[in-house]
Amino acid sequence: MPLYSQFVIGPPGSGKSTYCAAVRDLMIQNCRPVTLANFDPAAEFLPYSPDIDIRELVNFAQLCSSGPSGPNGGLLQCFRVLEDNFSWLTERLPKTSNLYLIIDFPGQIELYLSCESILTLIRRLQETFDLRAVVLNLVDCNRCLESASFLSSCLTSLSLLVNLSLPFLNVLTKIDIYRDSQDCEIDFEEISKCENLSTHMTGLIGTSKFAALHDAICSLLEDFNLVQFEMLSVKDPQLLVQVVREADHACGYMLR
Ligand SMILES: Nc1nc2c(ncn2[C@@H]2O[C@H](COP(=O)(O)OP(=O)(O)OP(=O)(O)O)[C@@H](O)[C@H]2O)c(=O)[nH]1
Ligand SMILES: [Mg+2]
Repeated sequence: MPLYSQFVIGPPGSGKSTYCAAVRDLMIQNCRPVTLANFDPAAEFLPYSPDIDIRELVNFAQLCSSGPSGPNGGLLQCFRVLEDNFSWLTERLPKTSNLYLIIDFPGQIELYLSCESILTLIRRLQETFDLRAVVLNLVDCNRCLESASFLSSCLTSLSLLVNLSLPFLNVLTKIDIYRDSQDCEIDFEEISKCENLSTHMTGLIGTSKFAALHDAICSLLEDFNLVQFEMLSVKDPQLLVQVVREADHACGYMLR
């Protein structure tokens, strides 16, 4: 039985939980079956009520205080607990066909780049179900305001893509904050395609002592077209629908 899934990742504050809440509402409005899981054990506030909640399995504060780890180590430990209790997750998944699971992950990048448990979790979901997942990597569009932060976000995206080895979609979030602003000269639509990057970044590149490096990274991104972004504002239903459409396409839900 296929298990369609969106794994929603991205830096802290990039808009993951807000997106998850909005996309679940959209799916419910469209009578689509959807299960929303919170996988952030340290979440204090969520803008939705999760169907599955890792906080029921692990007590993050207790786990951090009982061992030698700080918060980041504690988070990795939480995913080890989840790995050891895989049936806790599978028992909570509805037994319906065309299951669509959205997972709201924590923002700490080390989870996706240096934590074996996440890869094990993906592999076990693949073994247990016919998993058809897409990773949504949410990036706050304020990362486009400087060339160094934008290029670094693009390289991070590549790194995540390589390590997670799943269909992958990058999303520039909170586009409403700048899109209609008179003061902002950045053409987010152009930047999101990652074409002609050198032209968009010229002003900033020219002033940096890393100009040649930035130029080379721009060429790499343009030549291989490996990173592109969808644009999102949860306040713009059209953009939200477009992101969901791309995600459905990437995970194969469109072709079911
Ligand atoms: N203007 C605007 N604000 C947004 C949008 N999406 C999210 N936000 C705001 O951005 C802030 C962070 O959003 P969250 O959804 O909590 O981000 P997160 O990635 O889940 O954060 P962590 O769980 O801490 O990693 C909140 O204040 C949201 O209201 C958007 O599309 N437009
Ligand atoms: Mg969140």
